[in-house]
Amino acid sequence: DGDSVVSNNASLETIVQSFQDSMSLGKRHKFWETQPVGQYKDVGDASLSEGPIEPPTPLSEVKQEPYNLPNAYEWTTCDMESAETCDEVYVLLKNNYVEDDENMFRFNYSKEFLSWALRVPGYYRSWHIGVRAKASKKLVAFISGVPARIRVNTEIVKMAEINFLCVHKKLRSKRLAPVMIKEVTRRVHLENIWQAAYTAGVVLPTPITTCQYWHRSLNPKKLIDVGFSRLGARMTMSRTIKLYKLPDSPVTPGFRKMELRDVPAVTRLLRNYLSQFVVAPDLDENDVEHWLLPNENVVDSFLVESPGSHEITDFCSFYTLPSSILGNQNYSILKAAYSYYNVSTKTSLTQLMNDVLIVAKQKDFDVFNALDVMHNENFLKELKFGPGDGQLHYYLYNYRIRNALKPSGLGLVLL
Ligand code: MYA
Repeated sequence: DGDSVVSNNASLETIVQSFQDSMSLGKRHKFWETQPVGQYKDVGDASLSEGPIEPPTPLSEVKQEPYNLPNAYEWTTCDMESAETCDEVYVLLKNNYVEDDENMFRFNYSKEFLSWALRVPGYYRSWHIGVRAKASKKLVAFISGVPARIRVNTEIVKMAEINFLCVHKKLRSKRLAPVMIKEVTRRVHLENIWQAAYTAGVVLPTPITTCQYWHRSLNPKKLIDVGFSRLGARMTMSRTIKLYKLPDSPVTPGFRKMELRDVPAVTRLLRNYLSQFVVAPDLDENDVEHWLLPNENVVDSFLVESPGSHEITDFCSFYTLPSSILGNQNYSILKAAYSYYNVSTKTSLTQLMNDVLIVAKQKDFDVFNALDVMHNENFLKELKFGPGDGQLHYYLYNYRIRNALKPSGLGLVLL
């Protein structure tokens, strides 16, 4: 009868609740609960369809004035073409951006990297948002968006990729982040864009998938000295160094650096490859030129050109993101390369990635990192990557995905 149905539902809710609590998903999110994102209560609800969670509002109804900040602070649009402003953003992030759980390392994105990551084809200056202290004019917080076309299953959706959210250490836990997120959302809406993609190390409602970082030691002695890794059980330093030793130069015939003339072929190769993933960027030649053409100390790309036919058959790339080493006597910088987009059609992915490890070693990187996205699982273990402790959660704003996604279904790497 009706009553028993109600009580069954109630007990089901209790079970779901305790499941969510046990998964630490039951946590309340005062801000995120108000946003058009997948909510924990909707997980597994098959009646919800894929696509926008809420429809666009008419542009005339988008709030025209910025959100209010606490009185001592003011908004600033950061002109990343100005070397001075770029330097201010760089310093804010260098001192206050993401650290590992043990506070041993902090990301140290270079100015060249920030300029590359933010001044993308068709970018909006208004999406590079800073907060200054009114009195001193010091930059104390930052958030950024850049435009992207992201394909979700068969739909190509205009989105903002949101990154570099940072609040100065002295201003934490004052609910500044929600104001910054609302402000970037408002400015994205003003460009008639209603969806966004972002990643974070923290769990929020609700990841589309959760990825793991894997690390390949290139300079094991330094990694152990700075506490990034530990000597394995029954291992000596010299055995460890031998274990991670690599050949002096790449082994695949026709393996070379990507050049401007390769943009059309690389675009074709990449578009075809990315079409198999559930979520992936929709890249044209302009995007490929910006994101993948080698850019000194920012992004490196290599390809295999068939010695006979001159056909481009394989492609691989990584970006450069050093970390500051906090409080070590001997070292201050960890040189890390991050796997970006890789495509193999003729050379095996494992051999391709082994060649990329060799190049990264030649370029003096200490470690090569990769997420378990796309087909990366196929080479991680064989090439002696070890699992890291950090997780990276991927999110979409105002877009629901119907089916749970595995990391291997993801064809998107955010910086
Ligand atoms: S991820 C990198 C984030 N940056 C860092 O981790 C650097 C070091 N940490 C900090 O600078 C601060 O701790 C930050 C939070 C700024 C992160 N993403 O102001 P609060 C929620 C989203 O009191 P603070 C990246 O850049 C938190 O759950 N929300 O906290 C992508 C809570 O809400 P709720 C986050 O510690 C960013 C509220 O903020 C994050 O002083 C994508 C607390 O605010 C986080 N990483 O400052 C942003 N961390 O109560 C979303 C905390 O509900 C974009 N919170 O749990 C959304 C799409 C927007 C565009 C839409 C267009 C259509």
